[in-house]
Amino acid sequence: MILMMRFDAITLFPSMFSAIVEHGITQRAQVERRWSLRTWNPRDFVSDAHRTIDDRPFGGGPGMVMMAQPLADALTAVTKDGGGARVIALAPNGDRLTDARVRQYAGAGESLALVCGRYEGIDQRFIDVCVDEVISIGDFVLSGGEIAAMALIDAVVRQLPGALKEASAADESFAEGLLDAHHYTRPESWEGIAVPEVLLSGHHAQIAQWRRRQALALTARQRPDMIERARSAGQLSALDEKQLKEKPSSEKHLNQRQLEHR
Ligand code: 9D3
Repeated sequence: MILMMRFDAITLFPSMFSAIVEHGITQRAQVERRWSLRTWNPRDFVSDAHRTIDDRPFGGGPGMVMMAQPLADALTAVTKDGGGARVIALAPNGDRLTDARVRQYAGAGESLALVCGRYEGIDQRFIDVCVDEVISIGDFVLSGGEIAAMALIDAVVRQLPGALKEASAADESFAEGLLDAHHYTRPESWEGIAVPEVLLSGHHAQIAQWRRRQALALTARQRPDMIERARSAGQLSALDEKQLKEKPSSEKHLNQRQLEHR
């Protein structure tokens, strides 16, 4: 029997989660009972005529703030139902979601309650009393925490044992600390552009070597910070270091359309 990972999303927009429940790898993994999702709408935990879940900020300012009590009552329901071992709020001021965090969630075998902020934010007293971690997915402005919560679930579910059909999740480039080499498929020639010859050669060792070299070059160009990290982690061989010194001509990789946006 495999252990199923449980997520509970506290959200004003439960139907948004159909995006991960009804599509792709996450859908299949849920059908295979590798994970489950329950959604909880804070509106269902208020009883006033307008079913109020937000109010104006004390001290003034724009927008509305999510009230603590409806969120706390929703979370109590999650806990009574056996979920929410760890409580994560998705908010722009949180710690960044990283590959390391994603793997930690996937490995811990703990149920996660994901509290999705809306409007200007969540009453801080709910965060202070009920939340274990506040997480953001990056420095850009979303309309609420739902898409961030789905990004987190998607990333965690891919790491669950058996969720991926092919190349084990441990193989993936972020674990290796490098970006992927470029990918090619049929036809061998498209718009007069040939696929790199080595990929058609059937020499698996040479193909692996070419891909490693390309991954190094692409990462050095696109994400020099990742090269530095891989180096510090001892993930770069002497041959890797040698190939990194062969500097490819700069900017030649940008096509005409990309250059116009520079
Ligand atoms: C001007 C202050 N804004 C914060 C930068 C207001 C604000 C913008 C967006 C308050 C809340 C939101 C809603 N965003 C989220 O709930 C959110 C989020 C995000 O916007 N970016 C990255 N990760 C996340 S996780 C939740």
